Amino acid sequence: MRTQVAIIGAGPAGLLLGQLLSRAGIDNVILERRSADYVLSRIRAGVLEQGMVDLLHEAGVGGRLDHEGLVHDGFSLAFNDALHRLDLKKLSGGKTVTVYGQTEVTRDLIEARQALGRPTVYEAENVALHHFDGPAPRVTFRTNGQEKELHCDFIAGCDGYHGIARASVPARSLQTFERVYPFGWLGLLVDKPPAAHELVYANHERGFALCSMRSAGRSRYYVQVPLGEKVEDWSDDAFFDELRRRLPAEVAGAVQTGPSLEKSIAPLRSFVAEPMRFGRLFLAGDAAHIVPPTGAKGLNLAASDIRYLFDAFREHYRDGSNAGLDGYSARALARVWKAERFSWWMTNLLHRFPERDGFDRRIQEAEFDYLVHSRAAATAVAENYVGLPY
Ligand code: FAS
Ligand code: PHB
Repeated sequence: MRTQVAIIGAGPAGLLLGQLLSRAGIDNVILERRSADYVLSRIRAGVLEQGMVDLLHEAGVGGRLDHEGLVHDGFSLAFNDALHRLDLKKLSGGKTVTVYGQTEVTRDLIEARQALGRPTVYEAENVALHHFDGPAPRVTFRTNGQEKELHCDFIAGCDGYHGIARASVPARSLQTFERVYPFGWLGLLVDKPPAAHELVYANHERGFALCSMRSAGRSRYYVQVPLGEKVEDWSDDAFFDELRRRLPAEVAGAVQTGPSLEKSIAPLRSFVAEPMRFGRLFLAGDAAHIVPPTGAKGLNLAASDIRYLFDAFREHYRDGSNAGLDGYSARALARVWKAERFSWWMTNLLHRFPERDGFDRRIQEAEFDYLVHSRAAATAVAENYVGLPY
């Protein structure tokens, strides 16, 4: 088998890159370890920056997003019982975010790829990367019981934090930076109208809580839980009781309970691998970096990586220039680290850290008070939340 770009991973990063390359006439094959159903079963992000919405339109998959996505002009912060709305649109000079689940983004991209008849190998086993430090990289894998070899010009490692791409890079060539948080997020999906028409991020003595949504009839909630918690130890009732304890009364009173469609615990970490390029292997999305979901940046960072990487591949094949490829890692990391900072800051602002004392609690309260009374402070949050320029 031969292609121009071999893409490892059919999550949002890999599928979006494949869609953009295919529409530009650049041949590509996606190798995915899991089935399409499994990929679609994962409930993850929910908030898209305008830059990602624009890129999805450029990829030709903005139709359902326009019809079903919920455009939000702001969100609220709650500290114990105080509730404060940040007017994103006013503070950012007119920018907004769109609530549209990652599952739907992935579904739209899978359907678009099928419509183009582009090859995706699902349930590819033993994917292995070879000779990406030379001029003729290749990928081997097993499918339907047969060993296969894919010769390519470039490999895009879009296979997430636990993927094979970053793991294939010699440790001496990689520098990693990590912060593991002493808690996780227990998330629940329910077919009930959301408690509020915009997102509510709550800092409470008992811990963080988030009220989000997927549509006017489907809500997504999260509560901070200690490390080591097991999802089977949380009944739906226990979840909703804890959620309502952490919300201001006016929001808690509007929470409608119902049977969970999905319930899972996600660990929180900040992680960056540098550089994001090794010869003819390029890392994008969670394969290269992870942010705590507090700032709603993970999926959106995958999109900006793909913006830069697609532009670089197109420049290589169309214009014969390698400037974009040579500049990819530095350009992507400049935006990654600003999103890492914002996600780290939001996580420190809103969570209860078990090992911290009253001083940190007072600092959190001072941050909140500053945000409420300073337009400059609120503007800084707003311009990061809607997404810094690509
Ligand atoms: P993904 O991990 O989505 O996709 C990688 C793909 O590669 C997967 O399909 C995987 O099966 C495949 N793969 C792995 N190893 C492979 C191999 N060896 N061979 C072939 N394929 C392989 N972000 C937010 O903004 N908000 C959130 O609330 C949020 N919640 C999250 C909850 C969880 C549990 C996790 C893990 C992440 C969450 N994220 C959230 C971040 C998430 O949305 C990611 O940023 C997003 O999925 C990144 O997309 P990809 O880079 O495509 O990686
Ligand atoms: C979600 O809806 O899943 C969501 C929204 C905002 C976040 C994290 C998750 O910061």
